[in-house]
Amino acid sequence: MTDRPHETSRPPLAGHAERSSGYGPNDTKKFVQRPYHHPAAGWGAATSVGKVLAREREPVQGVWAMLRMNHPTKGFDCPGCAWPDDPGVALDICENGIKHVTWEMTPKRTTPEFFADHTVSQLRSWSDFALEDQGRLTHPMRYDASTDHYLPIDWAEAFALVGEHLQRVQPHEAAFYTSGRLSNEATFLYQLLAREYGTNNLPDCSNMCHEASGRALQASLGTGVGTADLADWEKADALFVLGVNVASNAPRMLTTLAEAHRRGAKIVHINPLVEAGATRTIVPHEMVDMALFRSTPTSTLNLQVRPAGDLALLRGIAKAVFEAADDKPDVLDQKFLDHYTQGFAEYRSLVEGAEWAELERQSGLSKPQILAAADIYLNSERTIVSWCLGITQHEHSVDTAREIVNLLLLRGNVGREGAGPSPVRGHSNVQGNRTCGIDHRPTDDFLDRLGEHFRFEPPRHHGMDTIATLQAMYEGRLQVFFGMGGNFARATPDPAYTETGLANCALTVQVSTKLNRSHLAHGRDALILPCLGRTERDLQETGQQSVSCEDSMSSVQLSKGSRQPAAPQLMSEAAIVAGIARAALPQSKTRWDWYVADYDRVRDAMAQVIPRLAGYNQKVRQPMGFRVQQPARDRVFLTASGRAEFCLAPLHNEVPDDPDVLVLQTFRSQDQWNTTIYSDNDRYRGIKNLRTLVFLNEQDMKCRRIDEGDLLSIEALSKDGTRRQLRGFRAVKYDLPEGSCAGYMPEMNALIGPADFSAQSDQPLMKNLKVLVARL
Ligand SMILES: Nc1nc2c(c(=O)[nH]1)N[C@H]1C(S)=C(S)[C@@H](COP(=O)(O)OP(=O)(O)OC[C@H]3O[C@@H](n4cnc5c(=O)[nH]c(N)nc54)[C@H](O)[C@@H]3O)O[C@H]1N2
Ligand SMILES: Nc1nc2c(c(=O)[nH]1)N[C@H]1C(S)=C(S)[C@@H](COP(=O)(O)OP(=O)(O)OC[C@H]3O[C@@H](n4cnc5c(=O)[nH]c(N)nc54)[C@H](O)[C@@H]3O)O[C@H]1N2
Ligand SMILES: [Mo]
Repeated sequence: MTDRPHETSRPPLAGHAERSSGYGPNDTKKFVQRPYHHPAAGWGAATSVGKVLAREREPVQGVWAMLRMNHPTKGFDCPGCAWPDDPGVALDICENGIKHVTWEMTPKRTTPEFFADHTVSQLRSWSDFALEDQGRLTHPMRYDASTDHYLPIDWAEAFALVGEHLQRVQPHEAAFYTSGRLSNEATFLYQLLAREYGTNNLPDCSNMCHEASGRALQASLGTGVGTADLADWEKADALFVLGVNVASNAPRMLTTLAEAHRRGAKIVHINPLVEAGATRTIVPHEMVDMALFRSTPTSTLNLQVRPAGDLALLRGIAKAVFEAADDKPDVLDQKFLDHYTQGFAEYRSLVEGAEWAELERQSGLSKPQILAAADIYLNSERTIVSWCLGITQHEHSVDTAREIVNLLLLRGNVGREGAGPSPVRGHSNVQGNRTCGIDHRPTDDFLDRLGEHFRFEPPRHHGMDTIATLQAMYEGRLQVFFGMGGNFARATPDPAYTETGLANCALTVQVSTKLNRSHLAHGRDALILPCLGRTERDLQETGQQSVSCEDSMSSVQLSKGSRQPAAPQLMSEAAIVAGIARAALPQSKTRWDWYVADYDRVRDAMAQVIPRLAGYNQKVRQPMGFRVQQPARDRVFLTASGRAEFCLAPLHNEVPDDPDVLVLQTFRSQDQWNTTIYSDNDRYRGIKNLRTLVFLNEQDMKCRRIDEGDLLSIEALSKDGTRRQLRGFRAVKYDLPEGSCAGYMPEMNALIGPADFSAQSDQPLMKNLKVLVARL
């Protein structure tokens, strides 16, 4: 370690937290770490599911749910993730999804009596696990400041209260947040409510998730989403998987990877860690394999890239392609490049000018390693590149996602079978939310059609995204925060800053299924509005309703819940939106109740306002639904030039100049779903009973004189010069690149400052914090 001369002149701490435990259930059990040598999924997953079912006392209903989940004709869409359903798989399920669904189906209830027994201040000392563990919310509740309790309130009164607040303030003083589970129908009504009210302030979880991918694909290909679908995945010769923890976060992808490997496709995992899904798996739905412990490889090559070193690696592969083209020009798809792309010559000279030494330094990989990946790319006729948060939550994520497209373009791997970019989305309907209008920067075309159909003048100025909303509420410029699902207080950076912001609001409203931190970090007036879950029967005036969702690969399907609602008072999200619209928009020409009476009417309106959804009601009723039209899939590029555009981003310096500084990423354990924590275990990384930890490289530990299990201080150096610190996290030795480290979200959000977001995407730098780690 070098001496830090500026030690004394450092600014005071903006955030400081002492923690002996995380936000999960355990705080007394001793932690254990053992390397995990088993294939992903398999019996470990089955045992873990069994424990959750037993804990939720739902073994029978859990099995029922497994049989209905992602069923092609008569089921509900699994709320667990956005991976597409596979029609060829009889039981298309995974550990993740089963846990997620039983979480919703728990028989436990958070009733008005519960709120009468506990003040909000008392509940603040509970862990996130304990809050959600109270079960499903049953009644609308309003915060009462005089007693510090939530008290029951009628739906009509609750709607009137929101209406009064919204009418009292200017439209730009309200924000309407969405977490990506909201159905397409409710989404469409929700964005209509915001826009009729007069604002495009529609922050969403995607602002923290795949904003960078959307912007990159829009700029490069004129579409905000990936172009490959599951059928393409099944035909690809090479699959590159960048920055995804497949086994934990997209387990159903394991099946696709294992099948690809069996048919001889090459699979390259690019990740600072060799995650469990990047070695072998027991295919989740193959019960016979499970019984025999028979596993299938899921990888050909693992490259442990430095944090944010992906652009350098991809450029190295491109360089190797150009070097190969010197001898064999047909490794480039020159016809495609000439007809369909813009900027090829400039890109070629940019890449040819890049020095191997610098590409190696930035990527943290040797030239032979990069060439091994290039070899796989060059020998593949059809290549798919997929990615998730390891790519999107950095400073230059838009450039990196565009470099992925650059590389694909070289060999014509866009707009044909078995090829293309394929981002793995997070929430089950986050992509559908965007398709149906959740966008703080809507196009004029969309607004024109919306305004014409519903006979109003939509606001034209761009609205606020998540970061802008946080700033506005902190500075007292936001009066009403409406959270349609999610856990805004926990998912966002710097909880102290966010909670101050929420407390500054005149009204906060959370539409939720379970109690969470965002209900306790509230405005002067506050409402909790409990809603139906995806598995539950949604009865409206004309009968039982279905909703629809879009997966990561643009397939839209109907989803029909059939369980008895968790409480008779619950309302559907669509009905809640309509109730608020009635109260807040007395002049509205929209027949809100008429729409809610029959969701087919909402779908018809969607089909008229959004051209890509033409014929929606008919198409969505086909057994496996339909694919939202994708012009780029057919080589129609809706960019400024009308061609796919090469991105000429420079090679950024991603290696901190100061050798004391480590790059910290915050990720998920195997046993959590974003801010929902099932246990303090991370099976695939061999951790038991601990979430307050830092995974460190052996060398980095040595030179800081840190031993395994030592208690640490982690100090984050924010972009704006402020510092944030967490203390009492334990050191865990792990195989990751020197100079990088990792820990869990949301515990580590306390280290992310409000200024720590990407200038390219406005996404918080959740995988790229500059930290100093020391023994306490
Ligand atoms: N069980 C479960 N499933 C989920 C979720 C959940 O919480 N639990 N969350 C859902 C949501 S909303 C989302 S967005 C997705 C998230 O899915 P992931 O993106 O898998 O989420 P993370 O856990 O953040 O893991 C990030 C991965 O990227 C790697 N990585 C970090 N930095 C870099 C880098 O610079 N380069 C590369 N190449 N890799 C890097 C990390 O090592 C890690 O493997 O999963 C969805 N599915
Ligand atoms: N440090 C760090 N922070 C991160 C990330 C990271 O990698 N690192 N990842 C970011 C990402 S990718 C995302 S997507 C965000 C997630 O941010 P959010 O989407 O805001 O958070 P979730 O934890 O998914 O939301 C969980 C809550 O949703 C509610 N809920 C569940 N089902 C339903 C339903 O059917 N309807 C309604 N109305 N509510 C429901 C429950 O009350 C539950 O408590 O977090 C971000 N935060
Ligand atoms: Mo996400």
